[in-house]
Amino acid sequence: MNAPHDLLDVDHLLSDEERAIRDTARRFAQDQLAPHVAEWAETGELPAREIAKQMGGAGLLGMHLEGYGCAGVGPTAYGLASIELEAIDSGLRSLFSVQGSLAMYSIHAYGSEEQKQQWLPGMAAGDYVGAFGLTEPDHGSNPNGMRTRAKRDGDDWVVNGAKMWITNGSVADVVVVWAQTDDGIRGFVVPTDTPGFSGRAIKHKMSMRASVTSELTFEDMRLPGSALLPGAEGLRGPLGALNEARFGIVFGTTGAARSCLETAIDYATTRTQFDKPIGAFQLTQGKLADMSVAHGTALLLSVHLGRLKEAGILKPAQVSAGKLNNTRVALEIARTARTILGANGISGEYSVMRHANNLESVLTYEGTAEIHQLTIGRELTGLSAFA
Ligand code: TGC
Ligand code: FAD
Repeated sequence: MNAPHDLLDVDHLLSDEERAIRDTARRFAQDQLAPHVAEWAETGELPAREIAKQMGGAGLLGMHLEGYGCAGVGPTAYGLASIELEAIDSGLRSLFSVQGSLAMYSIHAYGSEEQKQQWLPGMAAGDYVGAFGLTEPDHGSNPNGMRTRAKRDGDDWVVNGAKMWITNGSVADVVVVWAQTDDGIRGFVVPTDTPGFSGRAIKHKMSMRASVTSELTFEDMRLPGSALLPGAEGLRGPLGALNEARFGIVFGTTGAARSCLETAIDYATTRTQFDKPIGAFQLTQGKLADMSVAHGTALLLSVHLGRLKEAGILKPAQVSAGKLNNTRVALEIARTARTILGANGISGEYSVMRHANNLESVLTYEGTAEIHQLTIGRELTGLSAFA
């Protein structure tokens, strides 16, 4: 099963095993998710826990982690699965990313053996849904300024504060919560039935409608000492996890782009105006050609970064370059596809407007486009322009 509309034959760069994993993920996404996504987006109601269970059954959750019920596939294979999910909807890829690369990765990389045993097998199976609470109402791009505070009380910790825009948050069983302590930022593994924890879904979103996004509050939330992630100190902890999730987005966004390109080609070859298919007009072909070249080069960049990650030499600034470029490219492709579909482009009968609206969130979350520009700028100049 070759990747559709793979002009540059990026498929050629993949191993047989990677293609097999990609094909399995594609079948899952097409069979289990595609038939329902328009309704989930229309109603803004996502059965996230059921979907997590299905993704777990398909071996997708935490698939790039080793042990604890996880498949341990390579970075490129993980990226290819992200593509197939995001080809359906960025919100579904979000569910998968937050579970596997933010919540599970944090526990896997920074957790105690007890924390790993307690949570990871159930999260890999999709029995437990995870979330990652870094952003706050007043601290998004600058998580260093977070106000959520964890204070020692004997062997326990008492946490007060709030997190905002947390994917999966109000349906989760467990949230990795980042909080300020006397020793700097630390992470905590918080079961959501802990007294003092509350979560509320954010409504009226015009983007990521097939995703649960939540506000969390912690009021005198008492946690045992064993809730602390022992291996994460300072911002390095959450940023390390973000590196993983951003890497998945580099690939994933090309899935949304591919879906828009496919829709646009189908439409252009079947819609007739002035007694010709609109795909026979040079202006339409120019758009399709540009979309296809942009999609192909974004995919090439993804696989290149995947190979660097496999070699253990991928730098955060390179992940920023991929996230910045591929999100922009996908958004541009979605908007151009929208023009090719004319008025139908705004209809929920087609996926392009949904993808375009989702990609507005993708441009902002996991580090805004501007934050990634500044990360690359710092790499180039050695000068930090963040503050
Ligand atoms: P800075 O001094 O640069 O770094 C602090 C410490 O972190 C280390 N570090 C990294 N480690 C691993 N991976 C990276 N990408 C890293 N970047 C930095 C760094 O070495 C340092 O370590 P140490 O030991 O020397 O202390 O930190 P800064 O205060 O200058 O801030 C940097 C900045 C602005 C880039 C950072 O704060 C940032 O990335 N802000 C954006 C916040 C963000 O991305 N939030 C995302 C929230 S989660 C989310 O959006 C999920 S969306 C749902 C979905 O994924 O689908
Ligand atoms: P701000 O930081 O207030 O930025 C506003 C604008 O100012 C942006 O354009 C930004 O680039 C610009 N800006 C800020 N600082 C600078 C600077 N130094 N130089 C130049 N420009 C600057 N967070 C989580 O922790 N967990 C999640 O699961 C999660 N899921 C999300 C899901 C969705 C659908 C969305 C939309 C967001 C989610 N987020 C999550 C939050 C996301 O990470 C933040 O929205 C993002 O980091 C930006 O923060 P902010 O919205 O507060 O914007």
